[in-house]
Amino acid sequence: MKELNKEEFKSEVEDYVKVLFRKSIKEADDQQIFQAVAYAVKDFIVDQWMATHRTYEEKDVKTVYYLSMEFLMGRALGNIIINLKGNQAIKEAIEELGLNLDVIEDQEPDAALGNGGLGRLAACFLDSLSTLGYAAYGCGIRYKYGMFKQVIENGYQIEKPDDWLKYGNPFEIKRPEYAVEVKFGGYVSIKKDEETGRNKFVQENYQSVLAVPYDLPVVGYNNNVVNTLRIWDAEAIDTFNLDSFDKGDYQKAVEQQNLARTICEVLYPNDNHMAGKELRLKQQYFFVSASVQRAVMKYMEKHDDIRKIHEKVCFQLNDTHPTVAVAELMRILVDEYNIEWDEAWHITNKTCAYTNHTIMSEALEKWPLELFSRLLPRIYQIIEEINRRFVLDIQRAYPDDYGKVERMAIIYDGQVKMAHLAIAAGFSVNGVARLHTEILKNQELKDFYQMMPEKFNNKTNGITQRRFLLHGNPLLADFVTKKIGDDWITDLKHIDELSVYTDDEMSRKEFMNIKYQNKVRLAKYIKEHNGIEVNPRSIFDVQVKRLHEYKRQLLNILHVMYLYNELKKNPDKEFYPRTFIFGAKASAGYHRAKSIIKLINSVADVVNNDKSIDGKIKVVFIENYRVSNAEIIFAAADVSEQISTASKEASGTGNMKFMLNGAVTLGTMDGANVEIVEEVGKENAFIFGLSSDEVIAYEHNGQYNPRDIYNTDGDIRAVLTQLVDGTYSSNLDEFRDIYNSLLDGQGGRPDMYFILKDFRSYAEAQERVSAAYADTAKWAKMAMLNTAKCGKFSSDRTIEEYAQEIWHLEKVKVEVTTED
Ligand code: CBF
Repeated sequence: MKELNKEEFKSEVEDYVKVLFRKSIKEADDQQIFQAVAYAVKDFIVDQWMATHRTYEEKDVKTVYYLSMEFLMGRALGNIIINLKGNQAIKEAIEELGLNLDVIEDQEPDAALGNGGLGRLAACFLDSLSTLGYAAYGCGIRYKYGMFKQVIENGYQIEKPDDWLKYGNPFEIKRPEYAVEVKFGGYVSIKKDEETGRNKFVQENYQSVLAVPYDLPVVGYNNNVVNTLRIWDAEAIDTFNLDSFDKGDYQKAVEQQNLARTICEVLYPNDNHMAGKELRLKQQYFFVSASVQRAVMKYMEKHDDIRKIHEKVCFQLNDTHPTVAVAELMRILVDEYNIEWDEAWHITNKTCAYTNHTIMSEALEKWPLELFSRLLPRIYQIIEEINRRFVLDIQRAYPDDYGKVERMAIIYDGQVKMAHLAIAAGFSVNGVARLHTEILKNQELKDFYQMMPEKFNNKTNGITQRRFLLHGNPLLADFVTKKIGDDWITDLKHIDELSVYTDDEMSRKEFMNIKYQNKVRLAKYIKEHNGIEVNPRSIFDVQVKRLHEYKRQLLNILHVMYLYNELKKNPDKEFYPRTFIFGAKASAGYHRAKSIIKLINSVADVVNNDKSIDGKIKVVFIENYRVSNAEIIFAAADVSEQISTASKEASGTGNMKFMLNGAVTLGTMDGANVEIVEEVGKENAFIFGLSSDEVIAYEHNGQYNPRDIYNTDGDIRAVLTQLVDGTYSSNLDEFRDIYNSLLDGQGGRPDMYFILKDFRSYAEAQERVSAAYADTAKWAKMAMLNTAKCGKFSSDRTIEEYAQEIWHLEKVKVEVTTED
């Protein structure tokens, strides 16, 4: 591993401040210092970046292209420094320059090119791919505006644009030499090919944009490997200057300019929900076409047989969003390389693999035929042909079952069903936690599993311990290293060696003292950002994730309302002080989710200001939850709220980040919680609620009626009544929709997320939490065991499984030579 020279680094920082801003270190502001430090770090890694790509080419290794609409990377600087193992040297260099690394890191905007779990998973995967030494490209979109900034005004969420590129991104490199054209619209005509004499499909009268890549480095841990996150931007093709430019083309040229301007403008802020917008489909085809075209070109630079592309290239489809990749590859093979359909189809089958991240029906992408065929006429033709053949296969396999075609066809009911296309075309279909994969196989995708069982497999999600422990929680990271050495940084299984220390009182005390210091750090953040004083000796009970009804932040806040009522009724009740911490963004158009945010803030207002309860309950809503503040929050949590309706959360990854940081799970048997409990033991978690089988059974038999609970449980009725009686808002209609959703369902099923059904069991689990926390030694052991038993949940383990079982990649060692 190349060594970082402190003196050289210092003078680079000074030079960059001068060259970029014509200033000395003393004159430059914090943002300018950040830029200069980032450029100096980039200088240092660029040799490794070049060496990595040289090595891949020399060894001609297979590459995975991770196609994803979202990469929720967070800040780069701190993470790169950690992975370079340069923390100490850089810190010293910075201090010797009279600067502070924490302040510098804080200047960097989060690269928030994603919504939640799916985008953050992609970022963790890239970190692991580099650390493990696998050749990979992350391929996505360079959104001009990332995930909106959330501001809370009078308790309401307000969305502000995230202008993350305002000061430029010092880590990116524009690569105009790899730009490709992407075509939209027009029509397809058949022409005779001069060379082959065969008919050719040609897209005409289309609009097009130039896809221009920007490369970002993804630095592996202490191994010289730097992979690339390639994000595409759109530029107008310079039609105004074409010779053929005439009056008729003027309109088209303007339209093309507009198309280029809008396509990468903004990330759609929908998590687990499809908005069905035309621009979104344009975004999907834009980055997929550019990535696939470029991957094929790169492959053909070094190989002469396109038929063998699957030996060197794999496209992993991160959910259905990039599924048009299947048809785009078919287009390139059939139209550009004149491969016969059957052969092209086999090549495509061997090159594409699909990950499913949700069973939520509203998230499954289905595009109206009219829109799809108008926007992507040639791609649509190809999908029609794929569908025609697939339907014949279904009919051959199930000649007497007419329902199969209805349930499985790719094109049906005037819609193109992207999940069906991905399953039909890919060689692998995986879920993201064991329970989720079983639900896919036995419920949601049952027909597909019956027909193609060999394609289905599970890859339980994971997270990178380098960002979420080594970087986010340095005190705990040092403690772990002191106890067991530092192998855990690249092989998290080793963290289990901490288990023996859970019986040692001194170690437990040290562990809890670190937790306390992290709670003080978070309390300070809360004071600065929310103006709320919280007691770091109280239980920090945390739910941070996207706001969605199925994640049931509503259950959490209704329970807070119930606890508050109990305390008011009985002020002398023994009660361990609690701080309930929330952080969540709601999609801009998701009204109920936004009302739930307002409810949390309204409850916070009442409870936090009620002197009679003596600060025993505090409620805090952390504004603008994102990767950078998440690191501080996980480190400080005692209780990890993972309370989704069983069967709905495909995996969850926040649950793993909390566990790594020694928080105890309070959760349902959903997603990866099931495997967390399996690892840590059910005595070291607080489990409650309906099982996924019970939820699914109720959904089928319709026998759940929340009114029965409302009518028989006075405490629940009191809490619900307070939603509409002015306790939390003088506007009696403020929370009426929430109230109705629980009892009337407004046309849908009332309480479709089983909040009232699970309420008592949740409240009882919460009582167990309080009792356990009061027993200091017991709690310390539980918390520490959570850290010790989280080895399975490293994204390194997940990526190893993808690499061995799906992608079939070989590991590469990179040496930096004088050539680089
Ligand atoms: O697999 C990663 C995550 O993806 C989601 O966030 C998604 O957007 N589909 C799921 O909701 C999570 O359960 C899952 O962990």
